Amino acid sequence: MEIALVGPPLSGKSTLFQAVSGHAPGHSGVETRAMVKVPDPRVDWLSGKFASKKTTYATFNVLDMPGFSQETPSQQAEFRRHMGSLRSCDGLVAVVRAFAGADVPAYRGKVDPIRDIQELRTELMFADLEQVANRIDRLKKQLTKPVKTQEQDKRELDLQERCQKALENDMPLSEVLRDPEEAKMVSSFAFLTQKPLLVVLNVAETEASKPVEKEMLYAAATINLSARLEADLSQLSGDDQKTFLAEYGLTEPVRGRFLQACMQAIGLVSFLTCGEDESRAWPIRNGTTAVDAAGTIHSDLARGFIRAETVAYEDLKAAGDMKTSRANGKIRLEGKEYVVKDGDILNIRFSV
Ligand SMILES: Nc1nc2c(ncn2[C@@H]2O[C@H](COP(=O)(O)OP(=O)(O)O)[C@@H](O)[C@H]2O)c(=O)[nH]1
Ligand SMILES: [Mg+2]
Repeated sequence: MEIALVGPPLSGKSTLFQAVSGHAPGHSGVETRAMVKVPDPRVDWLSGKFASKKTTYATFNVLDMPGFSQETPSQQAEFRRHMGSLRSCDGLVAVVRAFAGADVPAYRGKVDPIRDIQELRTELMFADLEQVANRIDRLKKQLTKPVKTQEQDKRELDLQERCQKALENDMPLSEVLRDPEEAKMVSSFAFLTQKPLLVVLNVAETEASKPVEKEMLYAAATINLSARLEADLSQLSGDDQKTFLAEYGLTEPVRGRFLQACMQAIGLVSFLTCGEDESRAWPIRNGTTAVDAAGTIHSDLARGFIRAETVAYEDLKAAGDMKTSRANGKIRLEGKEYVVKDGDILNIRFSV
């Protein structure tokens, strides 16, 4: 799973990339990819409780994209050259600048996050619209001939025309393609406005603790953070970090909440495992069954699956330990088809 950081030049993408991955950003103009660990207080608690030798967090990839300036045709062409990488992502994060200050030149001469989000969205819509229009032309031509796929082509044409209409009305395709069967019909196009979009308002350090005033329309989530502050915080630990956080009215880095929101936006949840050897969060697609979740740990666990001994993290935490959870009737035995929920602690019983 992968999420891409997009936005105009100098909006703070690479700074945020560095803060979440610890990976140095690439040179301007290149795409840089890194794996990020998603901070998870649940795993920390379990690891402490079970005195685990190893603690493992959920991970996914983040892609730092070059800044997309739309000021000139050659810059727009540059944007198009990178479109393929965006298409293969599972979600997009629009990073826009909301901090003042003359030391960093403002995009188009003025700090205006709403304008920047709109410009980006418009660009994504244009890209999709072009694909949709081309496909409509082809389907119409094809429908004049007696080909075998006619029924299917007709249905797709109807859908593509609805997509076209939505885009022309400034509506992303995520709003149109809600029916899984319809979404499947056009999945090969990997439409950009079909992907979940998270908005990051890169605010001044002093504003980092302020809640978001207004959720952006069609955004999966809108988050205020200061990329520079997060980058600085990622270099500190323990008391130094606490002191620094307190100075800015924060109790923890915003990075964790941001990454959890990314996971949620791209449809990932975590199940947990715990024990002396390891406490761990396992990212799975929302809707995954117990047997498939077991398979992510090891194929033997899926093959020989008998039952998943399950307790919700919150229930275990409230009870204090497994024994009390069991006495409280909070430990369930679930079968293969059980749909695993975020925060489920699983112990797979299997025999091979
Ligand atoms: N004051 C301030 N400057 C920032 C912040 N985030 C990034 N910058 C600065 O803005 C400039 C561009 O940042 P960068 O992350 O390279 O932007 P990118 O072009 O979007 O990758 C750099 O000089 C950063 O130090 C922030 O939260 N506050
Ligand atoms: Mg950059």
